Amino acid sequence: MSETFRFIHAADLHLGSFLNIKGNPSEEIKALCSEAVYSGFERVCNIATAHKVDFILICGDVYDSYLRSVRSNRFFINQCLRLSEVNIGVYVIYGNHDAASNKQELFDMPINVHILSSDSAEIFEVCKDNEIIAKIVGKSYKLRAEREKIYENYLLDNDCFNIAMLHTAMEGDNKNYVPCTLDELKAIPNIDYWALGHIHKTNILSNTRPIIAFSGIPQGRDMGEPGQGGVFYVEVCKKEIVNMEFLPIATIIYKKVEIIIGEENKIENFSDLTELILEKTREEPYVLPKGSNELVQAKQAINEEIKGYILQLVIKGRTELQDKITHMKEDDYKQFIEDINKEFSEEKYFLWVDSIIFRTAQLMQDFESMKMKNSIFGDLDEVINLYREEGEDRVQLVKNLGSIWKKQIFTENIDEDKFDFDEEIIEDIILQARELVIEKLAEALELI
Ligand SMILES: [Mn+2]
Repeated sequence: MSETFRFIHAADLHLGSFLNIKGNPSEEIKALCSEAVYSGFERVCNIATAHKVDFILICGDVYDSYLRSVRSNRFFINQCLRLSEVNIGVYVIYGNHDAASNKQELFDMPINVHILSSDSAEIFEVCKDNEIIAKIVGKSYKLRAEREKIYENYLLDNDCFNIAMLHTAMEGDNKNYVPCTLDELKAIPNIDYWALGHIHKTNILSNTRPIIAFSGIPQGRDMGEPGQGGVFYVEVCKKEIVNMEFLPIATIIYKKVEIIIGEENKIENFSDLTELILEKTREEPYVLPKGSNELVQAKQAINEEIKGYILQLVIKGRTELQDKITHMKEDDYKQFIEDINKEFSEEKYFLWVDSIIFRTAQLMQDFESMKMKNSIFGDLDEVINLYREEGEDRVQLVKNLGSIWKKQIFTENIDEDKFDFDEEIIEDIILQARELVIEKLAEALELI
């Protein structure tokens, strides 16, 4: 009797897209960036074979565009043919990027590939040793937007392990991608595992039955998709999940690195600054984060296969170079980054600085002594702290920033006319405003 089976939950392959990288990297790095999305899926298939899984779920956006390119379609099929040789089934729903309004496939699909209908919720029974081990229910997007609560028709009996596949933005701003709440999903009876796609960040929304999880994008493609991408590996025995792991897939990782110019760093010119940046960047731990969930322990083995890191540096702190930094021209800035990138020698993997954000400030005399000299600085800090804490003042402040700022949660449908912001950016704005006020006050009071 087949009491145990294994599957992989993947989503958002976006075959046909490539990694964004700025500047002039070597031909070798450029080639890695244009191949990474494809080699990511190849790794998924290798891992599926190595782990002897019974099937793979792909929860939407197999292709980056509904107009499948010959290359991406052919690549997908070739990988699935490899899986077919070892009896691994592939279950696919199409998402907003590869919606199936009419027959889109350029080639015949291998027999192990099952594409769920875009007309109505479709159920597949997965058999092993002539026994049904699982049922898979789902529905592909017909058009680029799907506003219906399609999961309400995901109706299954409670006679085996039930998996529901859904491409959804959950409660996001945009109602075009199957809006739903966690409770609405939980209310659908008899589902053991909700395999979600669309949001490119790995996230387990429920870690008890039913498991509800986004596997995220296996290979991120820009700074908006940072960190180690991957897929979930799930082992089921007697209808119970006995093991669930996050398997890292990405071999090129986008990473934000914060560098703080401290009092101990003597930064007198750009040579010193370059030196500090190189030192701090090399010091960064380029390893996987620990699994954030008891169920999920990231496998460390991939570290051997990492090809490189694309970095965004955020420089903070006070420096006497502030004036020169502010007056850097576009060309100077490009040259500065280029010089840094030249210094990184490739060892096991490459390091590539994609951009540098300067959040530095001018040198100033010790703030504590300013407070002693004039109580206005203490008052100022009190007022500013009101905005740094969660509460009505902060909400009002964000409102006052104006509609030009919009929280862009997904890389889907970015509103190009708006500035993206998050808590970190708000904090930065507040602290920069604080700097400015202190500076002006100090000037007026002749403290500097
Ligand atoms: Mn996607």
